[in-house]
Amino acid sequence: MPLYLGLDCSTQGLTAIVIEVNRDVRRVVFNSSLNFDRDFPEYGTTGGVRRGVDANEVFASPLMWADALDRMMARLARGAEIDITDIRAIAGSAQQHGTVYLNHHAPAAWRSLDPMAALAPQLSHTLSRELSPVWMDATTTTQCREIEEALGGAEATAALTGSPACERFTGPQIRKFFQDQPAAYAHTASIHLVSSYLASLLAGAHASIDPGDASGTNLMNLRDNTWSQAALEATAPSLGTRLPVIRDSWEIAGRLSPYWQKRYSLPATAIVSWTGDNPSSLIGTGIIRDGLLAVSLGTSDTAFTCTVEPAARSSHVFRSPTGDFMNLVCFRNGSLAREWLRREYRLDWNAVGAILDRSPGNDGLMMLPWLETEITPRVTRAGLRRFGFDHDDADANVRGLIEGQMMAIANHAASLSGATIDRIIATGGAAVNHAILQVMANVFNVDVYRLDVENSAALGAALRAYHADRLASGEPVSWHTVVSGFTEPNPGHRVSPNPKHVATYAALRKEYAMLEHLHQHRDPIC
Ligand code: XUL
Repeated sequence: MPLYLGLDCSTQGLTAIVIEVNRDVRRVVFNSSLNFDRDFPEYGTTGGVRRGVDANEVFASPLMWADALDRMMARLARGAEIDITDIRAIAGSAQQHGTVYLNHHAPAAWRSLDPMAALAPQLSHTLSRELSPVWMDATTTTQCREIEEALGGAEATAALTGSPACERFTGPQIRKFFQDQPAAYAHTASIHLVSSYLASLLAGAHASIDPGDASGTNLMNLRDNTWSQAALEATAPSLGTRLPVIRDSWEIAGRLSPYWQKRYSLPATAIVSWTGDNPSSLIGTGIIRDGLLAVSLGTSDTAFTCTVEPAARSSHVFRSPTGDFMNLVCFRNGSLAREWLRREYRLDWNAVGAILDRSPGNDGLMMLPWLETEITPRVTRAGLRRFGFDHDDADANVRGLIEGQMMAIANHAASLSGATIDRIIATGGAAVNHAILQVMANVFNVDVYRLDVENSAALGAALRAYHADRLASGEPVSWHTVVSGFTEPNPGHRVSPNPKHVATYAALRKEYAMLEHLHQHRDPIC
C-alpha cells in the first residue's frame, strides 16, 4: 500500500497527514497535530510566537520547530495506524516568509546527528541567530522603502518579484538583520525559509526551496523562478551564496537521512521540496483552475486563486506548486482576533454562531477588525474601530468583527481572478463553524463548501508527495488525478447564500470599503 506523508508547520502547531493512494482507495489514514503553546511550553510561546519589546517584533525558535518535527515522527512511528515502511515520499509546508539563520557548522551537524538523542539540543550550535522572525513581524518598514527605492519603486518591485516590498517578507527581514547585527550576518553561512529548513533537517543536507515559497521573499524573479541579482544586491551583500537553490516544487530534494532511519526505523524515503502553507493549501483545496476561490481562516486569513497568468491587481502573486500563478491576499487579524472575541465575552463557538445567525447585517453597525496592526489594508495603528456601538455590547462586537472580516476578504479578493468565482472552498480551523460560513456565503453571494479534511496545507503536502513520487517513477499523474478523491467539495457541507441577506451585505460592503479607506491611517477611535 503506497503511503505519502505531508507535514505542515504552521504558526501555531505542526500537523501530519498520511494518505493511502492506489487504484481503488484514496483516503487519509493518519492525521495528528501538535500545538506549540500546549505541547512545548518550555519555548514560552503565545499563539506559537514570542513578542519583542516592540509589539511588532514577532519571533519563534527554530529549535521548537525541530522539536515538533522530532515528536511528530515519534508519534507516526509508534502509532499503530499505519505501516511506516510503506511511506514512499514525504513533502511538507510551513508558515511563509520566516527565516532561519545558520552558521557553517549546520551541514556537518546534520550529517552526524546521534539517533539515540533528541534532535533539537543537537542543533543549538548551528544557529547564527537564536530566534527567527516570522510573518507577523512588522518592523522592517525602513528596509522595505530602501529595497523599493533600489529597484525603481513599489510597482517595479511587484513586477519583478510578485509583490511590493512587504514587512514580513524574507528580503526586508534579511536586510534588517544585516543592518542591525552585521557581525552575526557575517557568521551566517546559510539562510533558509522555515519550509526549506525543515526539509533540510529531514534530508540531513541543505534542501532546495520551491518557487511557491521563494515568491514570498521579494528576492525571486517571478518570471523565471531564479533569484534576481538586482533584488539580492538591493537587500544584503553576498546574499546569493547564502540562499538555498530554487528547484521545481515537484523535485526530490533528498532522501530521509540516517538519523531518522535509525531513530524511528523509517525507510530512506524521498523528501520532496517543501513549500509555503498557502501554496500547499492551494493543492489541498483542489484549486487547480481559475474560477475557484479558497478562503483559509487560520492564524492569518488568506484568500487565493490559481491562474495561468498573474491576476493584474492582486496584492501578491506567488508561484503555484502546479507551475501556474497563485494570487493571494493576506489578513493578519484572523483567528487570533476571533479567539479574542470568545475570551473577552466569555462565549463558546455555539454562542458565537447563535449571535451571528440572530441579526445578519448587525443592524447596519460596523467594525474595522484591526485588533492588531493589519497587512490588508496596511494599518500601523492597532485597535478595533467601532461605529455606533461600544465595547460592552457583546452581540454587536461579535457580528461587527466577523462580518467585518468577511466583508474585507470579499472586497479585497475581488481582484484575485479574471473569471467569475463559481465556488468558494473554505478551509482552516474556523471553517468548521457553520454560522461563519453562512456569513461568508451571504457576503460573497456564492456557494461555500467545506472540505472533509481540515488542514488543507498538510493534505496538500501529502498530495504533492504523491505527485512527485509518480513523476520520479516515470508514471506522471495530472494534477486533476492528484487531487481527486480528496478535495471534491462535500455537498453535505455546502452553505448557500440566503437571498434575504445578500442585498444587505452588498450595500454594507460599499460602506465598509469607504470606512476602511477613511480610517486606515487614523488612530483608533474607541
Ligand atoms: C501569507 C502569510 C501568512 C503565513 C501564515 O503571505 O504571511 O498566510 O503564511 O502561515
